Amino acid sequence: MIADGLSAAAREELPAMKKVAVIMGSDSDLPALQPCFEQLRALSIPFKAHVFSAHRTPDEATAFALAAADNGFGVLIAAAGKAAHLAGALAARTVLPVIGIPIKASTLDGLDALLSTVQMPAGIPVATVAIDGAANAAILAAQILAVSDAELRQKLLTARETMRLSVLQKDSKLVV
Ligand code: RP5
Repeated sequence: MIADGLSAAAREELPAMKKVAVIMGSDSDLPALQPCFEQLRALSIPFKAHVFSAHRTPDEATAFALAAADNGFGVLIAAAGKAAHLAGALAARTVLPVIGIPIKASTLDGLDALLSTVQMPAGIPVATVAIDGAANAAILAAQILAVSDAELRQKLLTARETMRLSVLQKDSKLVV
């Protein structure tokens, strides 16, 4: 018997955890996505990363989104800068939840990407995190998967507790 109350045999019957797809509009977005990969790895969430652009490779981006559910993905994370249509374009082709990360990639400091990503018309939602909010995108993806995964939910609760203790430690050491 393990922590979630299931026998090992019963647990083996459970479907494998859904994968997270991390799609970036350009390889120039890769550095901003490192906190996303770190969080996914810390939570042992399987993921796959791709470069697909809504503008430069629209057919490949569409094909990926259309096949994502059948290919075992549970959440899509889409990161793009400038006129950032990637998250919305993927969301148009799947009913899997899509999380958008606006990337700071231009003279407008990411405000262009933020508005392009967040201002979706009714019917096709994109859950948009902060500009360069890669860590939160991974955590939100984990929270979505944790709805049906007690072990992952426990990891998220543990991470919250670690964060709480870390803040309290800083508070206790604060000198002004
Ligand atoms: C967007 O344009 C990409 O997501 C990237 O943030 C930005 C610039 O792309 P590159 O010109 O560096 O390839 O589509």
